[in-house]
Amino acid sequence: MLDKILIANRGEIALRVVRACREMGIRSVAVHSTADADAMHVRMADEAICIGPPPSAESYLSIPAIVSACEITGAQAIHPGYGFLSENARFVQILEDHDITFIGPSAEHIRTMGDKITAIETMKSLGVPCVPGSDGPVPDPAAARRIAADIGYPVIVKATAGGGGRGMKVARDDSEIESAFQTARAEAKAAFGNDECYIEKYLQAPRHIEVQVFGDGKGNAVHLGERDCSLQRRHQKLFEEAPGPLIDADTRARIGRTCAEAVARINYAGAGTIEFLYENGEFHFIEMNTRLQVEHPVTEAIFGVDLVREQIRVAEGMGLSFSQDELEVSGHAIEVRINAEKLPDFTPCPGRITQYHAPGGLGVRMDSAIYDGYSIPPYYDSLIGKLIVHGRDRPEALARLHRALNELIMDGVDTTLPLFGALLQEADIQTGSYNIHWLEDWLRKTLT
Ligand code: MV4
Repeated sequence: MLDKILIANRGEIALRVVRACREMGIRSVAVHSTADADAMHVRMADEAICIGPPPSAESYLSIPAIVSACEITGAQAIHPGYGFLSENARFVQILEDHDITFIGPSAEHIRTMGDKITAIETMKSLGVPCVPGSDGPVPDPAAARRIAADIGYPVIVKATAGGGGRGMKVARDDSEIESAFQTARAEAKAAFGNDECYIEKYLQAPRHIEVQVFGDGKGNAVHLGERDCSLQRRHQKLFEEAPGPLIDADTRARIGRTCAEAVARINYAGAGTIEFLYENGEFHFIEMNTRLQVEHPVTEAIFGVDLVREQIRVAEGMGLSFSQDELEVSGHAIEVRINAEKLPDFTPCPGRITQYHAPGGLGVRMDSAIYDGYSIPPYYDSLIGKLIVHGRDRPEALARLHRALNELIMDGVDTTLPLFGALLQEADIQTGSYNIHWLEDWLRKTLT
């Protein structure tokens, strides 16, 4: 059993983990940079330790600083949150060598899913539906041309070391494939030091649907349905919901079972997200994330479970507190991301919060680490809060979101909040008729 956990993160997710620890009777250790001495996660944790100067590379990303903090405080385990070191296989390997428990999957699983070609190969062999594609790396432009003609245009060239939208090029026809391949390869080399690329059929107007899975590391796994995360700008999600507006119970059970069986077969441990593009009623696997995601609260809301608690249980070897049969979707949940950014360009907008009042009431959850008078430092991600609402059905969740947005006060800095009021007026949002391009198209029309 764990009695002290170090949280290698900051902001709302660090606070989220402190809360789970406290409910479980586990002591929490916050780590922080000098820029975060006054941060809420530092105040809320049982202990706090400064690990370095403001830049992430010298604090939240510094493996020696974090391992030292663990040894000094006697924490037996590390929760990585999302971002930072959460999907760093080398970090997890080092923890394994130091006998510190990583609250997450094995270094090997992180490595497998971090290489997109290996991830696709693995998922395909486990019966997960994938996008028609090159079946592995494409060696040269001539091969790219042959494979693209075979798949049929349009195609997309992706870097195996990429993910999250980095290192991709679309080719609409034969005249574009060689330069798309060369460009993708050069960008991959520069960005990741790995120029290996693969090719897929380019799906033109899919939805981004992701399935939440959870493994116990001993060959058992469950799924917790899907989230629709199609509403994004430049690969930054802004509005997420669960369940997916188009997904019926039967479809959910089928894709969910496929995903749960896949991760069970590889003895996956902890939370994972299997990302799909969903078009014409079909799922196509694209990537797997081996961490807890920002939008996990919408899944927590509709299943009534604490995913961080389950992560800690699995890390302790206790297994999950529920079986698949006990998991049932209840109602509908929506999350909106509040970023300290100035519209219309989404320019980061750090500064002092002069007034903050969180909304409340039935079905409203506000995950944020800000407070009255807090100064948002300029060094980190601009996400400063997540508003999550839950209703008995989608219309109720939308009405509740509208109501909660009206209660919320966040003054002093510009945020993405004004977008959401406007978004809720849109017929397509009210009916759930959107795909991965909808938000960027709407922003182009609305913000100019
Ligand atoms: C695609 C695609 C269309 N066809 N793959 C972008 C992020 C990365 N996770 C995968 N991405 C895409 N892969 C094929 N075969 C379109 C995208 C894509 C996208 C995917 C999910 C959410 C938003 C997106 C925005 C633009 C492109």
